[in-house]
Amino acid sequence: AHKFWATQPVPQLGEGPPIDDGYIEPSKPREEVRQEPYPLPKDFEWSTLDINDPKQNKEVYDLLSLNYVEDDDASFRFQYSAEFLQWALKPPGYFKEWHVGVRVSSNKKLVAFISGVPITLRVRGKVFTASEINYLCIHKKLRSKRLAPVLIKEVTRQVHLQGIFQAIYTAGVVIPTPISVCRYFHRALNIPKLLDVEFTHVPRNMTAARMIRVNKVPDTPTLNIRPMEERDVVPVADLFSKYMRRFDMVPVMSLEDVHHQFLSGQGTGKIGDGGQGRRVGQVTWTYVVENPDTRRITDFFSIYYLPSTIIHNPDHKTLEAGYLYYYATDVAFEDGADDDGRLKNRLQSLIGDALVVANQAKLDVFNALTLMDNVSILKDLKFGPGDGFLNFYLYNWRTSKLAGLEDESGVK
Ligand code: YNC
Ligand code: MG
Repeated sequence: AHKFWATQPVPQLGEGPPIDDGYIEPSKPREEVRQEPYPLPKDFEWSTLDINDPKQNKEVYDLLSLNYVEDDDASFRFQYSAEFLQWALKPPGYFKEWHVGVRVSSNKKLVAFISGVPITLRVRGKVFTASEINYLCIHKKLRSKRLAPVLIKEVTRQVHLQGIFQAIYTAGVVIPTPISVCRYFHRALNIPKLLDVEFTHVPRNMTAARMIRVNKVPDTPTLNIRPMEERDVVPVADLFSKYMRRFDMVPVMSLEDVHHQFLSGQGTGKIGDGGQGRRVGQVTWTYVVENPDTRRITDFFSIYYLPSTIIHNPDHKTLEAGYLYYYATDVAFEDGADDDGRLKNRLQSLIGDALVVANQAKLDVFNALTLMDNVSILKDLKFGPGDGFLNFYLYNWRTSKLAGLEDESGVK
């Protein structure tokens, strides 16, 4: 049933769990990697996108903003900003060859894209270099022509040419074979707008006025938070790596990675531009908690800004959405904190403060997936389950299923 995926080094559907973790097919020396690009249908040509060139950055933005991922009802479509793409596509050590485009030969219009960025992953006990594949997008008029497999094979070739043979990716669709699946949860912030655009509805036994009251976010944070600064990179990196030991599949980040992921996306304009509570070009917010006595950084959280286009609405064009990104707290390292509720309480305060920040930035909704320790706080912080699911995949790597919806999280 999967003509393309049946040919790829991924676990096939229905295969039993592996005995050992490891690659499916061995790495090849560079000279054995295919040297020529894969053939495209006539009238199309490959084009490496230079994301540093504002014009090409904008071309990717334009393609995605009209053709990228929509929800099941085609009401909302992700609208990654040009600044977001700059941030996401250029982490430390990125390869420009992994930003793969397809153009119409005659007029050079960009009609398809796929990208990879390097990432160091730990999956259970093993650490390896991989590519993170994202932003696979084909223009709506060119769908169902088997172009996607050609894009995937070409980016794979480019990854192989750099001596890397594993990948991680996520998708809404189920293909061979998810290692985990998460659900999107949503915390409503701007109830009147969310009702207007039919993102949410007034439940039975509720009124809009009561919904607004129930979902009111406090004006001030509960913890001693402040925006992350340059001097916090080392302690944040340390907290991050220790906290990530709790989980089975995580990125391993260098100091440069931490700087890029948590500090580089703050935008340059001043706060308040355009009457919004965010900076011009802002993609991420990272806050740290500093102990006033010891001056130690005890916690941090990070948010990324990813609006969606509202597809059919006369009054509202954009759904302003924030997503919970990484966080950590040193409460997790105290004996027994996991069992006696101390960790859960702390996370509730910490992520509760993320809601305060999101609300002050005038976001309409705050989203989180059922991963890391999120499930423990979603209900108390008034997140509700959404329609969207996200499947996680590894390419050329075997491991048994990871924690997710099917098991311990209990949110299915
Ligand atoms: C998908 N999302 O199953 P079979 S997520 C992977 N990821 O193959 P055609 C996908 N494969 O089943 P269309 C996929 N969607 O016959 C479809 N496929 O074996 C498979 N949407 O190709 C599908 N972006 O060209 C089938 O389909 C084959 O024209 C059919 O194009 C698909 O970025 C798509 O959702 C998604 O733009 C491009 O629908 C198009 O429909 C579209 O006939 C809206 O393709 C945007 C959208 C996907 C977001 C994402 C992650 C992509 C991961 C790709 C796999 C990476 C593998 C690792 C490579 C590096 C390896 C190393 C080392
Ligand atoms: Mg196609």
